[in-house]
Amino acid sequence: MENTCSATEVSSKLYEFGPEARRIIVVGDLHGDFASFVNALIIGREESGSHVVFLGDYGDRGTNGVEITEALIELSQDPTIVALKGNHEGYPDSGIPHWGRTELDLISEVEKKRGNWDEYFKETLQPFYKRLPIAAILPGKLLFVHGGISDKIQELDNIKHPTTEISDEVLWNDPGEIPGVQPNSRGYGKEFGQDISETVLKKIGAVAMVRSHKPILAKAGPHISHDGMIVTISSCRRYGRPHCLEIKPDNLLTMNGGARFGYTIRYLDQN
Ligand SMILES: [Mn+2]
Repeated sequence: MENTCSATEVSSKLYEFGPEARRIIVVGDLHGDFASFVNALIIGREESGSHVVFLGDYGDRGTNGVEITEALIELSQDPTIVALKGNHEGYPDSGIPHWGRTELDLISEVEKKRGNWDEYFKETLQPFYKRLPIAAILPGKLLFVHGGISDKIQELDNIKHPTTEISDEVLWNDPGEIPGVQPNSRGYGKEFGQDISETVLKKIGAVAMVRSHKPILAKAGPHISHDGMIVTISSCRRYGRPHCLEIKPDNLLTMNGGARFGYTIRYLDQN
């Protein structure tokens, strides 16, 4: 074997928004909710200069994870659509989820709609999952992740080229009430305190983060925690009213219900 880095090893796992992103639509867990997915894309197309960032968890627990995933694969060519990796895209190479089988899961859906899971996983899903970034950043302002941050993050480069430990924590972690780092009751990942949010956000040059992963917190709308540094959103009907955030990078100053940045809530169940 030649001792050279493969393209996947050298490519960054952090997507960076540039000045051309004048409007950012942030979409949380979808879990197979195709109508909310389409509505988020429609909101994204209302104005030019818009980007849509999806925070992961495209399949499992819903009926249309296959269609959402296949649409995102098609949209990989569109530079204004950013799909991040969620823990439900974190399959090991075997294709057997270590988080267990769930009701209406992607494996059952694939077997029903596309046939053999192993083949579909290896040919279609795995190549897509492998190239997904784990985070996006609006430099100097906002971080976008599926789960949360890791106390192991010392600088942005630790997200661009993460260790397995950091990558897993970004996908699985939740904010918690207790300072420092605690075990997570999910059995995977950790809970990080407000002190960790303060320290890590400062190190990577951001004031706040938008995440999903615990949609039950955001049943009626965005949930704010850690003194406004964290906004948790949910974009699937299974967990209450699906919504996304509309963010204008040039006008982040209007504060919303205690968050450290301004946004507009857009509901995804209007049509
Ligand atoms: Mn999740």
